[in-house]
Amino acid sequence: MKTLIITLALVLTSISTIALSNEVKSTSPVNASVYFITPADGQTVSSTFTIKFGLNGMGVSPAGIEKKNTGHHHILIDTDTLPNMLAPLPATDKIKHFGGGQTETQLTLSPGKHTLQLVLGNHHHIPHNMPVISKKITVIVK
Ligand SMILES: [Cu+2]
Repeated sequence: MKTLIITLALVLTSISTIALSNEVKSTSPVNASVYFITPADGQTVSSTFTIKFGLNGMGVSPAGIEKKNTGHHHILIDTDTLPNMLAPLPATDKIKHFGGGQTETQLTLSPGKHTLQLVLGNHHHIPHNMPVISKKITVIVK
């Protein structure tokens, strides 16, 4: 009897874990891709410059709005290691959220070489399954 209860508890725990992860994770279509419309890879830019986000195969929705096959943009600045793709992306100096559903922004960076990468996040700021991540580009700030 005791074993049965323990087994049952384990089964219920794993069911609720699966339910939870399904609720917060969102799927992405196989053809989905995110990319920089501007700047181009290797482009020289002034200290404040415009970035335009391109998205194929999905739509943009503000954070907090749960809608299938949508998400909002995030920029990773000078990030060598991708953040955890299973958890909400943190908001830091190097991870900018565009939870309003913006498709472009202005960024100010110090002179020199910087890398930029886009990651789409769902209504909970969690990357999709599969994650929709752009190629990492380099800009040279004057
Ligand atoms: Cu976000």
